[in-house]
Amino acid sequence: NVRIAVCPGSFDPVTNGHIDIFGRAADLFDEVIVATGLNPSKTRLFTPDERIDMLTEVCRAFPNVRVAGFTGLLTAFCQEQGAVAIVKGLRAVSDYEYELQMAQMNSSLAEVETVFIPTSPEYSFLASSLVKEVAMFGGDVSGLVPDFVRERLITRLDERKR
Ligand code: COD
Repeated sequence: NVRIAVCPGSFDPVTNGHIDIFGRAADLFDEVIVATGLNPSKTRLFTPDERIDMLTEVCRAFPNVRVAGFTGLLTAFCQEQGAVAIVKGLRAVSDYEYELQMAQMNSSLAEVETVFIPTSPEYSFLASSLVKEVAMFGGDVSGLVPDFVRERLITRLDERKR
């Protein structure tokens, strides 16, 4: 009886805060699927394929983690994969309200439990949106995202400027 969890997100791009949650989820469940989906209220910098590619690179460190993309509802994806849980990272009280609402909506749509993992304090201020903003204005994001992600971020932002 393999217990599968899904770690969903936009991951645009993946940060060290996300990776910390992947590793801790991998310690708790037999199998973890890191799944990039669509948050309709966000604009994206990287295509789904590019995000999957970066996630695949970072998840190589975890033998029981695999990467997937999904397009529709998260609960439909969880059912399809036979997942028993959705794992989310929680940074602050401000995350909690929205995450609680999504957890309750998801459990009303399907029989899937949401498990919250508290952020490690060193990553509590980390968000993909802020990483993009800092990089856009020339700030140093090393230590916030893996080096190869930082390079792709800088390249993409340069392309955008042209
Ligand atoms: N430390 C710990 N956790 C973190 C950190 C950090 N520094 N940064 C982010 N996280 C967590 C977030 O709290 C989140 O749980 C996860 O990592 C991913 O973060 P993001 O920002 O990449 O992803 P989101 O919040 O944009 O993802 C939203 C989803 C794509 C999961 C959501 O929109 C969704 O489920 N979409 C599919 C459509 C659907 O089913 N909608 C109905 C939802 S009720």
